[in-house]
Amino acid sequence: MTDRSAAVKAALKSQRIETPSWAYGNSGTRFKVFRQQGVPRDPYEKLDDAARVHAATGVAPVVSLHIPWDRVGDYAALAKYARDRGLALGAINANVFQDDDYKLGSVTHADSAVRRKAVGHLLECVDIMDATGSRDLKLWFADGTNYPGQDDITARQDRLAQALAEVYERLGDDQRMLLEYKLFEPAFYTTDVPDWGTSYAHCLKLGPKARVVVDTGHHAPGTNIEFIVAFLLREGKLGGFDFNSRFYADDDLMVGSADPFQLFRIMHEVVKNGGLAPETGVAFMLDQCHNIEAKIPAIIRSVMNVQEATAKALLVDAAALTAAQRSGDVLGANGVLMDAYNTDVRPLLAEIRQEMGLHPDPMAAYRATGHAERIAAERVGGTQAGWGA
Ligand code: PSV
Ligand code: MN
Repeated sequence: MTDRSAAVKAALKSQRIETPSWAYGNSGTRFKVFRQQGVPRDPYEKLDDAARVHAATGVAPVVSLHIPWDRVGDYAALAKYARDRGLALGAINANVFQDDDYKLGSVTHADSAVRRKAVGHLLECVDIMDATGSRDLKLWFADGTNYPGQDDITARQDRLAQALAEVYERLGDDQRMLLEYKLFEPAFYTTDVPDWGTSYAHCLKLGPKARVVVDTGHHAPGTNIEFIVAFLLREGKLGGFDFNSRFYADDDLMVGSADPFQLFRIMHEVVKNGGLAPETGVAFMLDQCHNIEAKIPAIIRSVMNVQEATAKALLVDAAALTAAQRSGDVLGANGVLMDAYNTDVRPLLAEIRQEMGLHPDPMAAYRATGHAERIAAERVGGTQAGWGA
């Protein structure tokens, strides 16, 4: 084995992909939530399912929680439950978008009482991070306006900055704040954190513990996401990804399903700029909803899609690419990239899995466990977890 292929294998074996607790629960569109058999009824059962994803893939040992959807009485006990299954609890996602009080906003609301309530929730999430050992507080704000004139755009930025500063102050030395942006929805006219520039500006002012998170579904069609990734990595401000795929809006489909080439281009920038190294602090999270497809297999497939894009990015001949770029060889440089993208990396990943003591085919490995049939038979009664529950 050459040094290069050993390095490629080592990088793929040490990659860590974080799966979202809400992807294990029921979800849907605003038209219908289709219930599935065997869906977890509490955060513990979500962790049981996540452990299956990790067992099949070997690279998904972290689970993001969403508060209050994953509220439990004892977070240290939940963290222990995760550890006992070879998992760790990852980002704590705050929720300041599902309470009636937040109709006109949360941390940007004109009423200081509503702002106080929202900040209180964010601070509670940091308390939970202390108990779970989570590093990241992930913030996505639904805040915005629907109509021109509805509220003062700059006043809302001031309120946002003030709330973020208060929460930032509360973070421990090893804790971080990841600020997500989203072009639109649920607000349709202005969104208070609509793009990476707004998130970056706030994070820059806050300090080194604040970073931008790139949700791949949160951009206008045609946006060059890999440019954003390259820019943020260069600035040391990329906190992580919320991976998913989109055809039209924030579709939350399986990552790599709509546009695998885009995922490759993103991972190429990550690899080239050192973002795979754990020291860089880039969290590779999924943020998806499996409305019509079986959830656990869909998450396994998503993890595999990230792995495949990463493997292809690692196979880019960096020396040849640099040489072509420096000599102005446009077609040569593009050819180097396309050669890597067009490589079938599935045999390499199968080999790596076998070296890790895993089944070469994670989908088949999961099927063989009989977990799907077992949970369908056992998880009857109780209330199924769902997006927003
Ligand atoms: C809503 O758009 C969203 O998908 C955000 O991306 C968050 O990360 C996620 O929900 C969980 O709150
Ligand atoms: Mn997201």
